[in-house]
Amino acid sequence: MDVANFCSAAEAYPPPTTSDGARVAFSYGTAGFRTDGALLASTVFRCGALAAVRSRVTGRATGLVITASHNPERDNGVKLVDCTGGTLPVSWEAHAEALANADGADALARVLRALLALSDPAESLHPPPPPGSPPSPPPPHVFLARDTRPTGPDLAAAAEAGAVAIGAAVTNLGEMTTPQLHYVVYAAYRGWPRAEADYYARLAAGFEALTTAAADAAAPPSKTPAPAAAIVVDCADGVGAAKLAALAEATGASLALDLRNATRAPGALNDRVGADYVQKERVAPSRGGFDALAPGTRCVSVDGDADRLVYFDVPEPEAEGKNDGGDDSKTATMRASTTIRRPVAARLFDGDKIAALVATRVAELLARIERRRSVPNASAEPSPSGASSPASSSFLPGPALRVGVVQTAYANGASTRYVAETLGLATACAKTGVKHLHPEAETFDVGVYFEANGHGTALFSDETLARLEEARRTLSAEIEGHEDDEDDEDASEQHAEARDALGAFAELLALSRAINPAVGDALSGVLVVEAVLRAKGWTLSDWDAMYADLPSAQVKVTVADRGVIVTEDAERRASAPAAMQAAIDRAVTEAGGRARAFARPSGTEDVVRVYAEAETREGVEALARDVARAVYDHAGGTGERP
Ligand code: NG1
Ligand code: ZN
Repeated sequence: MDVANFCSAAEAYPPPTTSDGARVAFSYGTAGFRTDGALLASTVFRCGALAAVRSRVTGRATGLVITASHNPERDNGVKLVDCTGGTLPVSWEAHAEALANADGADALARVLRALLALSDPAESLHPPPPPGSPPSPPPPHVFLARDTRPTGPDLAAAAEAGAVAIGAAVTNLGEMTTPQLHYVVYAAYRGWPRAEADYYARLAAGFEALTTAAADAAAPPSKTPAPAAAIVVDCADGVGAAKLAALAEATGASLALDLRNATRAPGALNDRVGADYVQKERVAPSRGGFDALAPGTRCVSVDGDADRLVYFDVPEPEAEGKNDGGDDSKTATMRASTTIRRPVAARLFDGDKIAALVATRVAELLARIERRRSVPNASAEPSPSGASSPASSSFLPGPALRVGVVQTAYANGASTRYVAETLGLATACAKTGVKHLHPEAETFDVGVYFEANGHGTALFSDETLARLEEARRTLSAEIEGHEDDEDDEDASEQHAEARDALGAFAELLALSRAINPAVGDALSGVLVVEAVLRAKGWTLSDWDAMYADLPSAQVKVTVADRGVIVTEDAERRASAPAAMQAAIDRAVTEAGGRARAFARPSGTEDVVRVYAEAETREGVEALARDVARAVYDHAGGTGERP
């Protein structure tokens, strides 16, 4: 790796300055560097080098995606993908910032030399690299992709130049969704096939197996699969459009998608369409003919880089007024920003509802597997706690699987309560951003994680998958060996249970293949939601009835320096300014009941985000206003007082 060569190549990518000549400062936010696309060439060039250095240090290929997700089309950004397929470890973000902000050739060379002196990745790679065969491709290697933004091709070229200048090889994969690029790196790490076609094939096969396993187990008529009416998908005029078309082709007739907002018209990307718009505004996309759909039509919105999804439907016209009232549950204050025409209210199924749905299915399947065997000699009584049944009481030998749902502070309290109390599963709260949720989910055997905005996935640990596979093989052999015992009533009952458990194993394993194991993915999200709804014979209304969201509100407050707010307890409280937190505490106490509120600095915008929820609409509005005032008064508010 030649530092001098790199520094001279860097001259072609000078860092930008503001109108008064000052250097623009770059910070690695919630999901990488993100700003106006015209300002990013130097940062992206240097990130190409960082990805290369990280590849060198870990001994495996890394990745880099040029995208600004749900931001406006003029913005762009860079997300770094670690060699395991996950996000760049938080400990390396400081390296990325040092490199992006190095001022002048000497500073750049200094930062780079310090990075090149690193001999290990600092954090252990999880899982460890598979032993045996040498890594392919050999390091340093960077996989590169971009979304459809107009600044994308030039920025991708800059990233490639940065990686090449420091001596890495680059595979430029052109346009891809963020989760696709994560999957490529994930697959390379494990020595799996990693072509784009392999990604579709894996997901399609997982979906096929998932729906087949569920249909095989569906004895009662109430559980017949839902008719495969086309799902109407709002593609946000982003990279998801072409990729969803390819996915639909791979899944064949079993999944009909009607793709809308699938153009490349200038300025269209994320413009009053897409998952972020639908989730934050609680309205249907403003384009794509959603207002003309029959009420109740199943719809999905993905965001600009297709790593998030939310489901929605447009309610019956007479129910719309009512839904407007129910709309109190989310972001009421933001609706004012929708000015183009009267927005069509949507009944929303956000990330919380998707997580609850997936966790429900996982819990149901595990209950079929881990139930007490009905053996005559009852040495297999459940343990007194009922939680961790003895090995002999389950079709899965060994300790009971630990299933958990990981959310952020933005998760609606009703969803957390549903998961903990109705499903009886463990819940955890992580800081905002997938980089925090993903590692937390990895602490479970099966970890379902979602942000309320629709970004998430379900993780099955390698050990869990191996245990499930092994137990399924054993059970399958056992069942085959006892095919003749059908006349014996007891034996036949045991066989029915065993066969049912076998179906549950099949569905659980298929679920792990239909979902993107590397990161949240709107494409695999559609497959999983569809399969679970079909398996349960559920309509959107059945899904909606799981729990009712507590009324909630989100507002933004501008302050001189949002860095004065220091959060703790997974961002649910602020340790500074103390007076701000004291005022928030008073407001929450006054709101009473299940009220909850917090303020945290955004990691993608120069604002402080306020979140509040309470038992009533009036209550939540008052609470959000009081908390916004607490921020304004005690954290250096600017502009008009809320
Ligand atoms: P910030 O701006 O840090 O709140 C937002 C989202 C995150 C995540 C990132 C990355 C909310 C409240 N926050 O982060 O969940 O998606 O953008 O895109 O939606
Ligand atoms: Zn995104």
